[in-house]
Amino acid sequence: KKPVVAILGATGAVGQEFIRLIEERKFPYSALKLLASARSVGKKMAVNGVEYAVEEATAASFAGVDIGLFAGGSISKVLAPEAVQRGCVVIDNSSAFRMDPQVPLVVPEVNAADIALHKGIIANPNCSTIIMLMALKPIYDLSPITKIVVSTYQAVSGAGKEAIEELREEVSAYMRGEPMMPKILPTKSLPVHYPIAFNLIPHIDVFLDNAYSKEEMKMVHETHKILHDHTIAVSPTTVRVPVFRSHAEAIYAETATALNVEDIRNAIQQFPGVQVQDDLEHMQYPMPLYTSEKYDCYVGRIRKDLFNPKAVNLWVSGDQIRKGAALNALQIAEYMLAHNML
Ligand code: 11C
Repeated sequence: KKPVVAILGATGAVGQEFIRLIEERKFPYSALKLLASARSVGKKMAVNGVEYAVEEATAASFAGVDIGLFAGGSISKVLAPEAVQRGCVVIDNSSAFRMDPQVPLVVPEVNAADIALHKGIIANPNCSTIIMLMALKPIYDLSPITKIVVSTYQAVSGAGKEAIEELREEVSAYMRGEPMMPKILPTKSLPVHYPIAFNLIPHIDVFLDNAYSKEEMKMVHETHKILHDHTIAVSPTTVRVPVFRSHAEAIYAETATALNVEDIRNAIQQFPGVQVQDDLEHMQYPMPLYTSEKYDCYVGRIRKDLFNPKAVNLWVSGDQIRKGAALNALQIAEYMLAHNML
């Protein structure tokens, strides 16, 4: 039997991507509900050629729903438990439940087996974590990773539709010689905003008492949970860059034993969902403009560290809205369908 599917946050950047992916990947459903806040009620959206009116998301919306694809945001915290109570399995893209020990945190290529442990909610990791682990899990499988130093180059899509619009408007204002008027980045709720056009902002989400940002600490805690290894030393710096939708990351990874680059390259190439794009002679390396709209993450610039024989440096890029959010969540749903887990 095909499931009844609800998309919560259907009008946002991730919600709209859920719809595109459901169409592209021919995700089966017997009925579909598009849910959003009261503001979007009545808005019409087409899915597979059928027009749907967006409905207000309430607890009652989930009666009879088999799978809830939650695009993210604070509403998850309230509605996910309500949906579960009504028999719905929730795949949640918010950060509300990621560190809850009752909730599996899943990248299907990395730890799909954890899905079976769910009690109604399965959490989708933060985009920066997903993209980093797609590059590192094949290496981890060769030899456990003991230390990661990562710097991210994060697209504005991570901050939602308004941030995408903000970059567009700022570029256009700058070119007309008019002042840029930032209102969203680094984070909408903060009292001060900076332009992202022609700029870099080393501040994603909010800062915590330890001087790291919440985004940086997500990369630490989520990596430990997904790899079931709390011993990995993770040192992150997360940066917003004037790119529309693919994130990139420069990663230094130390392993328990020394590995050679050819073995690392082969392991990454064989791993599902990742491609090696690393040919210096032909100037082949991943770039966000070209990894956008792709399913796979791309890894390049793979090279041994100059000083530590047990360390490697690499560069990864992946579509933040796809593998970093909607695609990963939909793959969890596809896995559950394929394994009769619904
Ligand atoms: C960004 N990584 O690029 C964030 C967006 O915890 O799901 C996703 C935040 C999250 O701004």
